[in-house]
Amino acid sequence: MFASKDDFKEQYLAEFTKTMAKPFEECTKRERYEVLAKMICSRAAKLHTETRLRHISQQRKQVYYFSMEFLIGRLLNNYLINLGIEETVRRGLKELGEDLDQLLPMEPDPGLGNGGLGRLAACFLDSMAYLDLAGMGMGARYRFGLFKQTIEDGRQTEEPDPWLVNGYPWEIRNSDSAVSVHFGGKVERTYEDGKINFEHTAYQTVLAVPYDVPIVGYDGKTVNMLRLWQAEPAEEKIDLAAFNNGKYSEAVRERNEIEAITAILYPDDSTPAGKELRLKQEYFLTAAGIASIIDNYKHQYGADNWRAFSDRTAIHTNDTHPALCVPELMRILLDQENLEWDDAWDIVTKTISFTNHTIMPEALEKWPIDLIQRLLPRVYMIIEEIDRRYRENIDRSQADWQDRTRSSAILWDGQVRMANLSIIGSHSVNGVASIHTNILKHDVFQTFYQESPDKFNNKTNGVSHRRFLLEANPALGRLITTSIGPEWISNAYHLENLLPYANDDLFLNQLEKIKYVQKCRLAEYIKEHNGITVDPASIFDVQVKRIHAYKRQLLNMIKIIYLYNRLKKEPDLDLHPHTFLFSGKAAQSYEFAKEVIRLIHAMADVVNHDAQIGGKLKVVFLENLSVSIGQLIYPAADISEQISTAGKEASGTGNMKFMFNGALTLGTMDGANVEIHQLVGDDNMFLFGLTSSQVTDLRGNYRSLDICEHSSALMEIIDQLVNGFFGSDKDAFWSIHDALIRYNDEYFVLADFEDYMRAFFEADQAYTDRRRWNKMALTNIAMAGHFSSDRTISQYAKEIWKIK
Ligand code: GL9
Repeated sequence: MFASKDDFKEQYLAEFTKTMAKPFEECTKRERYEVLAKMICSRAAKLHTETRLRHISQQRKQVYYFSMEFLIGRLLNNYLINLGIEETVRRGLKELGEDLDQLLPMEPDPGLGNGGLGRLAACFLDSMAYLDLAGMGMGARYRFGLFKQTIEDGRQTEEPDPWLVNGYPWEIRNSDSAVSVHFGGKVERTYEDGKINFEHTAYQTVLAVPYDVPIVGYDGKTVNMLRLWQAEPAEEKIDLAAFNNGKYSEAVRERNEIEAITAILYPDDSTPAGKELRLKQEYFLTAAGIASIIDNYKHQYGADNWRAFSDRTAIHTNDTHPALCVPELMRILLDQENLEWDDAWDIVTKTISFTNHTIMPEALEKWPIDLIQRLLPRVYMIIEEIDRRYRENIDRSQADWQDRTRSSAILWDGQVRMANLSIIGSHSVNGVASIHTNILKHDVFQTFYQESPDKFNNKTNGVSHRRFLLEANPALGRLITTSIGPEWISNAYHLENLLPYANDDLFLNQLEKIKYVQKCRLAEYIKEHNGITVDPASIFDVQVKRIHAYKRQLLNMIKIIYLYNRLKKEPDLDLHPHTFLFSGKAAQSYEFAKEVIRLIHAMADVVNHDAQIGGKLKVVFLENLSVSIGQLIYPAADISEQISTAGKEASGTGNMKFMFNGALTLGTMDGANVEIHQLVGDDNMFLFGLTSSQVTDLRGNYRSLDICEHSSALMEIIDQLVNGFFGSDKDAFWSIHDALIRYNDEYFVLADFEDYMRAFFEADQAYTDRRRWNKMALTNIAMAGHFSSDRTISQYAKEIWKIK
């Protein structure tokens, strides 16, 4: 790409006069970043063209990964590393008096996702490109992303995140590949030569314009694309009469309504208008994606080669959000391509596959029938027919056929059940960790599993170890490479070659030193952003993830209050100093989660300013969690809190990011923690709590108050939530208090408390034996290779997408 550092400098400097109309010296850091990013983007675009032509000539099966979320993080550094030019660029910039590390933060970190599901999609893109699969991401270009979280007076407030204001150097607008998406209108049956046609008229047309972002695989061999769709009016128009009457907003009303479709991720859907917008988003992504797939396919394989479609194409739906792929692809094949139902259905089910990411009931999407019918009349007719045929096939000789119908039909109780639609329309359904898949098989989707056991499979999640280890923790990456060579970067299983270093004091000391330096770096960030001084020699005990009742940030908080109370009574308690770090967003309308954030801040206020505690405990909340803040936090963690109620966390992927960076898991037997435990064993993690079957068994005869009545320490904490400990009456935490006592502690926080404290103190003791701890950290890093998304994607490719 660049013959040398001087070659880079020359090309880079030449760009400024071309694109900025001023020399390098006169440009700000942001402009210098922008020129560099655009330059790399155009090189990546060229590589993409080569990749595509190669994939076409090899007739590769094309995978489309549909997801409402892609949390791609910042790209510049990642791509410099993947293209093998980071050093060249760094040194070139240095000679120009610029520091690469100061340009990197100029890049906006697109908030096109909320949590693990969105980051997983981004890791999958990275791995597909690394494995040279022809894989394209299909997503939406939300102008404001999720939201920007700020903390005011200890409370979360949400602000729009205008990540596109200065433009985004990584995207290529592809106007000529725009497609039309239709909403509303009516459908009439017409008859022609004995065949029924469905004529859809009087609809509103929305233009879907793709913005393509190159996905550069490690080694730079393969560059794929992430296609982000934006909603625009089909024609640029303005109501001139209204405008000239001074009714300016009226004049552009339609434009605004259409642009709202891709304005923000997860609009508040507690109102009918919000619900409708959300459904519009889902259909918009689905219909735009399918239309472009069909265009592409015809271009490559001819206009009526449908028999080969499912051999050449795989469509993967990330959760139920793109579930409308099923009826939409049917619609195209039936109405546009004139296929018969059975042939179309065969193609659809062979092409589409589905991943479920949670068993939390609120995430199993349902839409009111009348809404879908009004917004998508033809699509609804197809859903109805899919449902009718499905029901017709239910085996009525079985005694429980009615129960089976009740759980597995698509249309039920005036609602369209999207998970059922996804399962019925897919050839593969997978969960994201072994325990989660078992729950899907034997509980949530039991009926389907009994019907078609072969459809169900597990694909344990993974993360990009290149982003979360190599890029996020370069010092650790260098130590690993000097010790065992660089193969681990392309094959993470090679990390196991670190195991023999478990008795190498020199290595262990270096590992400890690197962790310390990363903690110092995070401490500086905390000082700058929170104004709190934390001691890098303290244990960094970290919980970063969405704030949610099942993830039990509350359990962690109760632990902190407990430690505080004890230290007040026993100032000489043998406890290593701890820094408790939290970060994560609460969904905008999730009041309980927002109260948890307020509790974290209220407690931080008490603890951090109590001179008597002498800095033994510090509590810090890092605002506005993003991929880039994550990259700062994971390398600095000693303890990774993975403490969800067993059975509730489908997989978790933060647990893996911490593991790659040598943090030790303090966790329950939930999600992928179970598999971490299989790999490292009891000696290298701190397990506690009820198992998922114990949780199920306890459900009926649990009384949270009983637990408190047997523990004066817990009783005291429950009181403190509301007795003025956190300030005046209006500051009391009644909703949290009531969730724990009045509503009987749905997530078994109090039930698990005692065992959690036992595991916590074990970890605290273990930390004092530095050698032992470092050895444990090393074992975790060495065994983490299994959790590379390269492994996950190889399995998807082979077992679901059937790519040789
Ligand atoms: C999630 C699960 O909660 C996680 O346990 C899992 O690791 C990820 C990825 O499979 O999926 N399911 C889900 O709906 N989210 C998850 O994080 N939600 C968001 O990301 C918003």
